[in-house]
Amino acid sequence: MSMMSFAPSHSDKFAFGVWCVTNAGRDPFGDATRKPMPAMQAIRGLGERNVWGFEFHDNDVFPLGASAAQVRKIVRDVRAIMADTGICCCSGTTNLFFHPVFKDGAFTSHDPQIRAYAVHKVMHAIDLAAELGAQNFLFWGGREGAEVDAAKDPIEAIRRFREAMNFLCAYVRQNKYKMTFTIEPKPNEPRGDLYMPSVGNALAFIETLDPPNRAMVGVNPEVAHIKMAGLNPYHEYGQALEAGKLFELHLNDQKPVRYDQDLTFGSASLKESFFIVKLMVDHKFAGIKAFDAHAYRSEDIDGVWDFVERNMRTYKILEEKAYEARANRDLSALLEEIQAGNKAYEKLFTKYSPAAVRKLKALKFDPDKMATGRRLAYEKLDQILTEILLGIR
Ligand SMILES: [Mn+2]
Repeated sequence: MSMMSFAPSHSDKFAFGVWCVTNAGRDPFGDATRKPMPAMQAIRGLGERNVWGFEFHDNDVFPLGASAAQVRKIVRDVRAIMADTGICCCSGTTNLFFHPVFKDGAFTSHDPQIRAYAVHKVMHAIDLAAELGAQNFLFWGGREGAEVDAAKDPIEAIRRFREAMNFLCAYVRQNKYKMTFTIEPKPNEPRGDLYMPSVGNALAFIETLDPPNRAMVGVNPEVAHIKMAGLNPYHEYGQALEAGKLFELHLNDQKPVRYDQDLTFGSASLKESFFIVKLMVDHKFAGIKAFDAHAYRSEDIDGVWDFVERNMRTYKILEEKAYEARANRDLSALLEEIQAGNKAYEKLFTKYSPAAVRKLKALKFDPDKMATGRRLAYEKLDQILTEILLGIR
């Protein structure tokens, strides 16, 4: 174990948001604690550390109101860094939250002019992301919510969100961009309540898009957002994966019942982080593994790079632990016992037929005996897993 380097390679498909690296440590109560790193330096630094991809908000890289000539120069500069370091642009997104124009929403604003500006801004951001080769485009509706429910009907808000998404899906298809969309759920912050609070909400919403658009839209759930909602990341990622809708991960960490902390992956809850990685290993997740976190605001620029390396290293170590757990004989023997059950009753209702109904209804069950007949040694199981994680097995 100690012989392994856990160094990232491009096959890991690790990515970072440019905003994660350029973050200057500002918070709602305090000003910047380090000089904001220029985006170009951030992308180059990620590439030099063998990070596979970067993702960006339009205005992380292209200042709001940049002239056409400025945009062309920036595209050339980014491409030169991509060629030098081998990093790709995996995902783009639109900043629809920072400018005061979006103070009461972008796609869900009451004002048709603001909604039109939001969709206009996204189309321009999609063009730039496509030009840089992005395969995914993220939608985190940071301002799509409310503090005053008297002001907005949630049904109207969802309809407006759908109208924008349908239009933008059609835009991507018409331009033949090879790009998927993902929705990033979050329960609250910066708004009092957000409209797409959990993975389940987003999955249900996607099924209401125009039929040709449904297949191209998935989710990129973020650990911190899931935990802010008090939910279990293993289960949330699991349902998205089972639905074929997990196109990208936003990995970080979070202590429960707090503001959005965006902590380094694995830094607050190792065991939960392990199960996220285990899920990806078990089901051979091949999508984008992006880290969306910030270095502690007490760090300087060197600390930002420690942060970048640490996120990937922890993921790789937990990946190794997932393989160790799979190979552990005590664990697999116990799991086999726990998951056994009475195989004679398998497939009784796999396919509906009147004969299957008659057979199942006629069966005699003894629930008292069924409840006590078999031991479920979860204490032992969890302890073995804990000891694997602690490195003593
Ligand atoms: Mn995120």
